[in-house]
Amino acid sequence: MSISDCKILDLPKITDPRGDLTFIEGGNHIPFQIRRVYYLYNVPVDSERGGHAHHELEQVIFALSGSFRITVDDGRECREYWLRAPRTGLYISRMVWREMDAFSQGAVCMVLASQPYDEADYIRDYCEFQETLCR
Ligand code: T46
Repeated sequence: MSISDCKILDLPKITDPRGDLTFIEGGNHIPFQIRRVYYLYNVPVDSERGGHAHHELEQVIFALSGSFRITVDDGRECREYWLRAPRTGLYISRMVWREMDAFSQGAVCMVLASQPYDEADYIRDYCEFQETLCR
């Protein structure tokens, strides 16, 4: 896995005078079966989240409101993404380290995940992440 597997996904948007509507169909817009949804809110603007990789989990991350930065790192190179549109998500593959910061006031981050929560799937130590990549 590498950061080139991470990609921006643009969801459909239907606009009319009442506003915009975006939808997500499992098996269509997301490259895995969605098994969990969680969201981050009331995030202090100076908060730093993430700081881990996952052995198996795949995710798509959206800024439903406001904006924030995600830095992805595959142990060889890093890439920065700014999420700021509710219809634009970032797909993050397994074995990619991610860090999130620069949250705007009132930002809401929604995450679609390929598996239920499992702490054993996390790698929260960067040295361990590098060692795991070398195995
Ligand atoms: C990720 C980024 C984008 C649960 O009990 N269930 C859950 O589904 C989740 C996501 C977390 N938790 C517990 C585990 C910790 O005790 O909530 C606490 C905070 O989780 P964490 O420190 O991992 O939060 P973030 O924002 O740093 O990371 C989360 C996801 O955990 C992670 O997979 O990629 O959002």
